[in-house]
Amino acid sequence: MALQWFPGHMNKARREIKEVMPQMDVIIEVLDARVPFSSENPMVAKLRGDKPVIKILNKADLADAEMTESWMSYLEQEQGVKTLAFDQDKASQVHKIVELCHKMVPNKVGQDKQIKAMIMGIPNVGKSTLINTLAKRVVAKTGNEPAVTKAQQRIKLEQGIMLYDTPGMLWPKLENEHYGYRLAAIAAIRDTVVDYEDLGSYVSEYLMQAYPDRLMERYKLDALPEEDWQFMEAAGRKRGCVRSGNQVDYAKFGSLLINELRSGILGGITLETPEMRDKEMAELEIARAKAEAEKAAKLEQKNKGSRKR
Ligand SMILES: Nc1nc2c(ncn2[C@@H]2O[C@H](COP(=O)(O)OP(=O)(O)O)[C@@H](O)[C@H]2O)c(=O)[nH]1
Ligand SMILES: [Mg+2]
Repeated sequence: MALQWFPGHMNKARREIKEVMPQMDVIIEVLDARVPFSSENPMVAKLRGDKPVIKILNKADLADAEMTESWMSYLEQEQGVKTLAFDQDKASQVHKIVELCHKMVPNKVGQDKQIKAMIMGIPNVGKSTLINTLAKRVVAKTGNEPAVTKAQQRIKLEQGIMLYDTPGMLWPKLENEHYGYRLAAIAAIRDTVVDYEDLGSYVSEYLMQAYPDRLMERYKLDALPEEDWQFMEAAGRKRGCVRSGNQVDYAKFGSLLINELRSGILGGITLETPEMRDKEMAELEIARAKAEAEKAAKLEQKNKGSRKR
């Protein structure tokens, strides 16, 4: 699924983050626990250097608890990375962020200095909700916030921490079509660009292999067929997603499936695993190397041509 993004927003955010990053002591990166890989912003890794990062796997109430555990151990293998999982009951949990900040930035303790922490993350992962919970008051607007770049906000917390809201908007990754599908599945992308037949088929294929029992139970099927379209056909029929002529309406069932996934009716579901991340990263490396080689070959060709003239 193709993602649309505005280069202007991307460059502005990059400039602003580059400018403030050196002053930060710790980064709080908010991820969606259902897609801890696809909800990463590539710039965080690029611009953080060796600064400590607390990765929050947010909306854990909608994710697969076992997978959240696996993701946390996987992510913590990286130097300077600690993880926390949060659900809707953040108020009783956010003290863990404060404790981790002090643990990860120990040299500031005892001095009259604030720990500067920047919250980063792509839209809709729950940054504003987290900021409000940490601040114990409403300082950031939550929910369907328009895609505009606001001025950067600083919030002073009681425990010697100065919180910085992300300057500008952080875009999701664009390099791989999987990211687009998974982000659309969790509603991180606006609905107008979603083709539900296509998305439904992508998600069906994954769920059939990762959560077959849940699908059979929810859609009252005794067994799962081979292909995702066959599943959509069978489940769609059971749920009355039919058009005139008794044809299954795949887009209608796709939309129903995605809505049930998003609302948690199918239970906690995680749409990607650390193994998938490793595999996709390796594939991306190969694709990048290939693109580089092609570029170099083209340049060589061009140089040869100009030498001849
Ligand atoms: N289920 C669930 N929803 C959450 C959680 N945290 C935030 N949300 C919801 O996610 C939506 C986006 O949150 P917001 O804080 O505005 O995200 P932001 O764009 O990153 O600032 C809102 O509707 C929140 O109520 C959570 O832990 N679980
Ligand atoms: Mg926000």
